[in-house]
Amino acid sequence: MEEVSKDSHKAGFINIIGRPNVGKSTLLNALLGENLSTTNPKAQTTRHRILGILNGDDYQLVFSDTPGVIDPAYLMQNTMMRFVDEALEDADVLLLMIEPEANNPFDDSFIEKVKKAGVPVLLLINKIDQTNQSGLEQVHAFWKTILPDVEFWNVSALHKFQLDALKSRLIELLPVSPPYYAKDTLTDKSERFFCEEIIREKILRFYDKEIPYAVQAIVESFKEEEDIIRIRMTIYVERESQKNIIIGKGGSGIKRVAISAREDMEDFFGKKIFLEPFVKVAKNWRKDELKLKRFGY
Ligand SMILES: Nc1nc2c(ncn2[C@@H]2O[C@H](COP(=O)(O)OP(=O)(O)OP(=O)(O)O)[C@@H](O)[C@H]2O)c(=O)[nH]1
Ligand SMILES: [Mg+2]
Repeated sequence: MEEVSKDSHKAGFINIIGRPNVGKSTLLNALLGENLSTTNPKAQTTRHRILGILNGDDYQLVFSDTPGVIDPAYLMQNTMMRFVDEALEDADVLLLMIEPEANNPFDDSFIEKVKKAGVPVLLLINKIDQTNQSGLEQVHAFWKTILPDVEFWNVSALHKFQLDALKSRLIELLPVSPPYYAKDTLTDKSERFFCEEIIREKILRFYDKEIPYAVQAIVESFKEEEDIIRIRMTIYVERESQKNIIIGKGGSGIKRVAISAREDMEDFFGKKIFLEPFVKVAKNWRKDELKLKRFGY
């Protein structure tokens, strides 16, 4: 095996945190060049902490995408915020992402945690395509008063603006360290997890209001054969009425979800997919500790 110079290899954990919908998952995907983490114009798209690993010959950047920071209203959101707290604690570098606005959407205790993180913090002002020079100057002036010691970065995750420079800076900031994961690892999440996320993304896209938030998709079986993967999934909702909405008239709703999800899964796995989705009611699962455990929260 070729000797990789151990004394110059850099590796570490770069955790992306911020309010819902600011573009955290879009950034992760753009940096990795893979559609790993679900993105959507609706808030609270991401519910888990998802690792995305960017490997080079002499570096390994382990990014964490996290759920948007909110005041938890029910049990599932407590877990979502626990993922954020962990991300605040185990980072080598923190990427705090905001929209280009001169206001502070966080509470004091969150800002305190950021200040005390004890690691480099980069304030990523994302979506700069939606502002102008004088708007940006106001944003900078305002945030200097909130977080005077952090590094400011004007970026656009969607348009991949400044991402190469950001990547170089991150490598610079990381400690010399051997890699944490095998160099061909892309993520810590399973194939099943990505199937569940693909279904959830379709539901976010095709249904309105409360429906996407009441849904959890679970893979019941995943059988990989030589030229096809057979996947059985259950889409859980909280109430009978939601089940009827998901299924739709004559099954048209669930059919649309299944067709679109299958296409994405075929892209993701590079293989033919046979997908069988079922819809079931798990009464009030977002407030039920046992059901949440079972659903991975
Ligand atoms: N105009 C513009 N839109 C962006 C940019 N980055 C992300 N978006 C959009 O912002 C929306 C939210 O993006 P996500 O990546 O899902 O946001 P998130 O922070 O992961 O959201 P949660 O998972 O809900 O916390 C999507 O519609 C993205 O396309 C950007 O640089 N410019
Ligand atoms: Mg997200």
